Amino acid sequence: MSAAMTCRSCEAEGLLPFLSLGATPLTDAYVPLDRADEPEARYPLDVAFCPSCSLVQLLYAVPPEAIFRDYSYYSSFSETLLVHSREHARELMTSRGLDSGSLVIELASNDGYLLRNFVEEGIPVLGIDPALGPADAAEAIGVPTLREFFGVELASRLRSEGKRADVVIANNVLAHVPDLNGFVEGIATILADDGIAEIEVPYVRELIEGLEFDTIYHEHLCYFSVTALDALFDRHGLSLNHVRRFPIHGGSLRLTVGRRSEERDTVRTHLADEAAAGMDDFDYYRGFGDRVVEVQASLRAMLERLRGQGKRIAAYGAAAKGTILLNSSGIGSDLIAFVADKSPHKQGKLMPGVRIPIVPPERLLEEMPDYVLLLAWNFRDEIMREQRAYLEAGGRFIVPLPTPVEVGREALESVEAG
Ligand code: DWN
Repeated sequence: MSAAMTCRSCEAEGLLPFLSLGATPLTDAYVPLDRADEPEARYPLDVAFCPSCSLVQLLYAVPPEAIFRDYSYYSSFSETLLVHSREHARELMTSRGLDSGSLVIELASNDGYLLRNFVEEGIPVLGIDPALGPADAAEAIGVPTLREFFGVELASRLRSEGKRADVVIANNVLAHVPDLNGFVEGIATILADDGIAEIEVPYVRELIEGLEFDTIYHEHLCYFSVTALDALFDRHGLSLNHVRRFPIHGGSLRLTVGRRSEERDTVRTHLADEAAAGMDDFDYYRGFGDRVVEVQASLRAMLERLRGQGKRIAAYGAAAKGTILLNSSGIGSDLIAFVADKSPHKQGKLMPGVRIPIVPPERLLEEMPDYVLLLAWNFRDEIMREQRAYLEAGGRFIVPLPTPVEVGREALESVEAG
């Protein structure tokens, strides 16, 4: 584990810390029952701002091998994400005129959740993902996958093999790589001369203004603004040409990057908006830590009050962000009976740190807890639709952020309308 004293992007010194979530277990290191009594590794989780290029980043990097090889996150367990990805793929097929002579390379292709759409249309693809389980699942549905970490070395090898991508896709991975510059240089290396890269990252503005502190964890080394991204791509001879916002994962940016600069209206608009909001100044981040402490305390107080009234509380979504919310807020098995999750890769294990058991979602109707804390709040509507029977039977969800609120069957109408 290494402490970064210089910026991961521009390498300037003088990073300014503004939040510490303390020594925290790895979010996706779900604990098997037979290791329930063993201690687990914890790592500092401190966040800082770079006054030189505005990049928000973690001060400590856990070796990626320790996180992503034995990885239990499978993207296909969310219909919302599958629909989002299918629409993205179809749009690219049309806008780039992709056919059997094209090549689409996805970095962090996971279980094939996105590339499957191109395979179904006979468009050649290559997935790259070090996570062994998800890569097996991808290959099982016909998505060829290299089980490797992407960087300049692998990119040079692929290029020497004649593999140049018409489209490079990199969703929810740019924030995860310790060697940020090497990763972007790698993209520049494998991109065809007239190729484009489409990259999705969570937007730091939504994180700060939506108080999404639980999306801060060791897998996410960087938290991006358009200001920080524009400088990063420019440094590697790439041009950020287009920016779009999507609600997925608490608010994300989709970036379109190419070799040549094109009209950059949406980029200029975001750069101006960010400057107007002061996002290139430390003051914008200064008070975030205090707001986090407040919401942690109010959520814990709410759960303690309900338990004090004899109410039974469970949780939904054994998400990485759930590990952070529970551990950093001091919410343990004294307050939460179990965590329900669809993924068989997580069921039967314990949440890291707080060691709350993870069970199949059917347990909600079977046991009818009075309340369910929604840890996977980013899929609120999908989960409420799925849990209609529980809500109609009188169960209630607690949506924790930006301030904890209760929702019950009265909210189903708006959810169904979508
Ligand atoms: O960057 C990352 C983001 C994109 O995904 C990764 N580093 C890790 C992961 O973060 P997360 O675990 O917080 O992601 P999700 O997608 O919010 O996790 C949702 C969890 O909820 C999954 O375990 C699946 C589960 N789920 C479920 O049980 N029923 C999800 C839905 C939609 C459902 O209906």
